[in-house]
Amino acid sequence: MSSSVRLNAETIAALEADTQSLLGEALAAATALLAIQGIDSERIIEEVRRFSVAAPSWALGTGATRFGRFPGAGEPRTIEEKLDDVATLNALTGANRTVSLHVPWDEVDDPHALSQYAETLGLAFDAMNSNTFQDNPSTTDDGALTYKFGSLASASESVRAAAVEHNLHVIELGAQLGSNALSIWIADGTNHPGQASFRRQFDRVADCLRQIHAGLPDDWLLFTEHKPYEPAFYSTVVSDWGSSLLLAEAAGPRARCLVDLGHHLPGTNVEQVVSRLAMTGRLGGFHFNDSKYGDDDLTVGSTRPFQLFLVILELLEHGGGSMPALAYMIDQSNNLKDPIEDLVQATDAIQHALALALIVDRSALMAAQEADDAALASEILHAAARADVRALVAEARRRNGAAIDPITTFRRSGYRAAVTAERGSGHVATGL
Ligand code: RM4
Ligand code: MN
Ligand code: MN
Repeated sequence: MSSSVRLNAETIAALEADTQSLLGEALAAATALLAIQGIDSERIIEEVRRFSVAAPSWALGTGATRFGRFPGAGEPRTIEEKLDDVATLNALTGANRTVSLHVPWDEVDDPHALSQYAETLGLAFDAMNSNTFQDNPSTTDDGALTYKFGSLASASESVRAAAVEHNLHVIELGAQLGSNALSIWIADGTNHPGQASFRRQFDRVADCLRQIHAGLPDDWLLFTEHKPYEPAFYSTVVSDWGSSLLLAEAAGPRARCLVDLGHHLPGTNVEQVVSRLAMTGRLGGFHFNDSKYGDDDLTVGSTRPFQLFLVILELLEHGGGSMPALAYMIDQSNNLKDPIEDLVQATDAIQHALALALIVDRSALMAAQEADDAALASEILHAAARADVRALVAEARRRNGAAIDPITTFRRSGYRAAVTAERGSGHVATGL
């Protein structure tokens, strides 16, 4: 790591010397209170310790809006510097042990050297993301090909071939990095009624996904991610979980559906979508963020924490009481906060919602459901959702060698100032 400020278990413990005893007291109080309700804090702490969610490489820089971009100081200039920032994030949370790359934003010259570098930072590579929503210099540079009218759904055979080729390239790169999944989100759709045939677009995507699936190494999964609109505003090909499921089934046995929390029309019952996909056995990936209107990519848990709690409860149901082994990733785009702080808050929000969901007495809930006792079922949910588990989450982080109070500790560490001195202020990291 190039920065002079290194965050690890030792430096964090030194920065938090005064916080340790405060945590001890808060934990004793929280544990005693939960014990009165028959809740075992240890089980919750250990389950939170186990959980990890991938950091997206493109969220280490400041995100843009359609109207402008205000880059922050010390944004990462290279993929190695992005990894340095993820290592710092992971040191603080203990729960971001993997990183997800987006290609070609993260085109890699020497995968072997990069995977060795990641290893020295204690990081591994999670699902790879392919980008065919922008023109991609390596495949469309000759000017004859463009993704302007779509990629896997394009009417042009050569455009589709280039998009398939790009996905195969991302798989090959990911295989060298030790990843084992490819996430595909395509922007394909239409902006005008009548512009293209729903049916032919769908069939072409299904056909391309079959070709990409055929290129998966044996231990890989392929994820298809739905989204109802943006940048296509009349229709998108993979618009909802039903389309995603049909495409996964068409693609092959190792295709799964990926749920991004912000990719639903307003009012959609997202926890029910999660339940349905889990039932089919095709739920494979998860993108965490929050939203008020659409794909807002706001900080996880910032506007709808109760929905997050209910979604995690469905995941626990699927995993028989613990988090099922899905590809979890944070998918946020933040244009105001320090990117590392935004990701810390997202991770903390997931850890917190997980701890609350673990409190739910699932067998009592089932009994209330079977007895048609709606009031009792609500009581059971609320008893959990209103508990105070902050000390348990902090303890889980401490036991993982991470920070009790990650934001305060990050600020005290001087990391951002140190990397700004090295990297400067004028750079815009690759990403959205
Ligand atoms: C999309 C979708 C994808 C992400 C891109 C950047 O809306 O959420 O998962 O890779 O944005
Ligand atoms: Mn996403
Ligand atoms: Mn999105």
